[in-house]
Amino acid sequence: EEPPATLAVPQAPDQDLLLLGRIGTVDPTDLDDYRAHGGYTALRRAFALGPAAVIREVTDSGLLGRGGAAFPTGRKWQATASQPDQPHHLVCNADESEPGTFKDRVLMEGDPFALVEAMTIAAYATGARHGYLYLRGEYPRALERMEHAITQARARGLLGDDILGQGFSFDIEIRRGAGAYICGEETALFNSIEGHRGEPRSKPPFPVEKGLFGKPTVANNVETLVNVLPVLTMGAQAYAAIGTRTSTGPKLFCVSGSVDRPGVYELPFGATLGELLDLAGVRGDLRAVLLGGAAGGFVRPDELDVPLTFEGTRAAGTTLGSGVVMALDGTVPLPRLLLRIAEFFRDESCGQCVPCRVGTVRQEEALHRIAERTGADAAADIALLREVGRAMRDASICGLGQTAWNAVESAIDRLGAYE
Ligand code: L3W
Ligand code: SF4
Repeated sequence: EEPPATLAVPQAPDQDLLLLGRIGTVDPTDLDDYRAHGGYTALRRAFALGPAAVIREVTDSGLLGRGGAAFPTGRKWQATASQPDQPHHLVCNADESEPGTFKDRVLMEGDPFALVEAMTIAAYATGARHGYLYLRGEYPRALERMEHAITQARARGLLGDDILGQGFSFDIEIRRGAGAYICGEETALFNSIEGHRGEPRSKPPFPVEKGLFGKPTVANNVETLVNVLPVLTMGAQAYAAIGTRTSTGPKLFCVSGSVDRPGVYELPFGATLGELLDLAGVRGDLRAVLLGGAAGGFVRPDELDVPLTFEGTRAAGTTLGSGVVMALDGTVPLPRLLLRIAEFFRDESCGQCVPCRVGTVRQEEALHRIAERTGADAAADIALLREVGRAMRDASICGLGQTAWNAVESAIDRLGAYE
């Protein structure tokens, strides 16, 4: 079966794109073309700097993780590099499964060598000799492109032993997910690679200390890694000058829903939600925008001046997450949407801990009663939702259970979903 076409990347024409610049321009199957478009200059710079200085650059750039949790990448790399326990591992989390997220797919399909180069740099800096690319199972074209890029890089001495004659050896193995959202949680992902059930582990210990196969592991999202290329080619200072003081650099946004031009947009942190929606062209009468995906929250049409930064969205009571921007017009039945989100979490809960296993079921039941008006008392069901939501947030082992009530709470409190 023919995989779906790479998603469009609509963009302001005069924009200098640091992450998407090669997409649609470079031949994603040709290493020489990648090099002709600036490929492998960042790795050369990394080798010239040495591992410790690469980590310093990444730290000074202020780069924060793009998978949703915004943890400082330099700190993660430093913590792994300094572990005496060997070997160290690198894991690229490409299990992109947050509803409404499709940026990593665009990067892997359109510029796969960039990820190979970025993983090589991350491994060099943190002392890993082996890298795993954990790829969402439903991304057949990304798989094909990444397999091809890895094979070409290996054939040309850019993976394997003694890369570019620098005495550094590193290789990448692809592992495919099998459709479970929870395997995007880093420790569930490690369990999946190790051949166990995809269930999250308790943290701490953090992966930097005890990760894949119990060894020090750096786990980074695709977009996070690809950002390391401009950090090294521009230098940390120039990179940090983009965006805001605490959210530096460019960010990819996945715009979908009631817009004329859905797709992946690259903007510097700090652009407002309204500016992004203007680029995408809102269709119809905007009712709300879901930011951050199923684990995120809603923004009202009178709040579109919210800056798209980690701190700005937090201050506005929501989250940027992995960059989901879903525009909803007045025709979207909100109770149906919330019920769908609740079904999703009930389906995807791994069932390991009680608050999430039971809470996601109770949440769905209550939302169903409210949506179908079969309950005796909607107010009592909303009170129950709050109680269950609090238990899930406070007592779940991992992010899935902790955030499973976010969108519903936000819809009730900010949109008056059931009034
Ligand atoms: C060393 C410490 N490392 C934390 C590391 C930790 C992990 C990272 C973030 O993601 C987000 C949520 C949603 N020493 C450390 C440390 N770390 N403290 O930093 O950790 P954490 O635990 O804050 O979050 P997380 O569980 O990794 C939760 C988002 O994920 N989400 C879904 C995302 C989906 C996608 C996608 O589809 N592409 O990204 C759902 O919850 O935004 O904020 O590496 O080890 N002291
Ligand atoms: Fe599994 Fe949910 Fe517990 Fe996470 S919070 S470990 S998904 S049951």
